[in-house]
Amino acid sequence: MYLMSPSHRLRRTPFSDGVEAEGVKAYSVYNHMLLPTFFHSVEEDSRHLREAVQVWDVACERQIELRGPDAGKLAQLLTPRDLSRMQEDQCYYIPVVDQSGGMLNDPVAVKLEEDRWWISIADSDLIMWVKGLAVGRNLDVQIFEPDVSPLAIQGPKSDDLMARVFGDAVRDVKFFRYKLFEFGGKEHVIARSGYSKQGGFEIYVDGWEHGMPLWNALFEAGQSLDVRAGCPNMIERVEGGLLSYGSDMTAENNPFEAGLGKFCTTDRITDCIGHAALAEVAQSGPTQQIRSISIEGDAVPLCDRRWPLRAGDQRVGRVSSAVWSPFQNTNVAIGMVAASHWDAGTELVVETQTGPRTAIVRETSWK
Ligand code: THG
Repeated sequence: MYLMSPSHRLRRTPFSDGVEAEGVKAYSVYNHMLLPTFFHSVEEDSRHLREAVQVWDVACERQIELRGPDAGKLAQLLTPRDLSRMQEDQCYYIPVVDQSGGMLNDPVAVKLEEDRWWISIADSDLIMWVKGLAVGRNLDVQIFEPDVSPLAIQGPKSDDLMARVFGDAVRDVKFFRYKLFEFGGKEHVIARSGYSKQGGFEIYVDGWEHGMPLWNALFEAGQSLDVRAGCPNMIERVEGGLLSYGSDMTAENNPFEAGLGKFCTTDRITDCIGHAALAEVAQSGPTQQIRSISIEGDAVPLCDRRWPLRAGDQRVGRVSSAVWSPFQNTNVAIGMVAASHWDAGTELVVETQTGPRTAIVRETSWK
């Protein structure tokens, strides 16, 4: 593999010094920022994540802060998910769509106060869309990227590690809720959430200067828990059916195609951009949809391009994420499949860069 050429455009994070001291082996780029992809190997990292606890530098999940009297109105303009009953300690996974219903991002929204929100974004320059909407609609709201960097604690021993640093009260934080906890003389939002199915927390580290002190405190407290540096793990997230924006779905796809129809309240939420387009899809149903797929044979090559899915001579979709799982003893994958061929058990052919393989559509992900 080739090397990466660091530059000022490729932003470091408050935790990069710690990540590098722990021996990061590869980085990706996400929101113009460094995102580690493995430390030992993707397989060894995945095994450890399922058994112990890891500290993840996910600062690249940048926040868009909405602040002002129209913040809530703007948040609801962005998404078809009903935000009207959202409490001031809640996080919601929200599809963000354009006027055609195409997905622009799939962030986590954090409601801090009625007039203050964070949109914790996936990999697209969403802030430009948000600012454009606010200008176009004459909204009274400030929109900016605050100095806030998520640090995720993931794995079965997350509660024990977090309690050692923040006290036992952290155990009471409920799924997709948050509470404020003090560290270094500053309050930080800590939510029970994260991009794995192993359980854990996300600390929205408020202030660059708290990054390394917190990183070090977590590693010191976690020695006897076998704490390690980790990162979103390809095997674990595909097994868990967690989607990656830009890979598994793009602006070409609506939320129903992405399997996020349950987050579209198209009958009631009419003050969202794209609601008319989404109401039509809700009525007619999507023509293709995300599916978990297993791919037969030994380890597939790197899935760094779309792999066409065929049924005979007919093209019926594509695979966007695929990796060998030693835990399932098969290749686990995520793809988009036409309605005609999306039933569980359907056998297809997937065209990888090293040749065709048999692919089987699954009912659910592996967890
Ligand atoms: N945490 C935070 N910000 C993020 C991510 C995150 N921004 C970028 C990216 N990840 C956004 N994408 C996702 C995808 C899946 C989930 C969260 C963010 C997720 N899904 C759960 C699931 O599918 O099981 C729960 C969804 C629900 O029921 O609400 O957690 O990880 N801060």
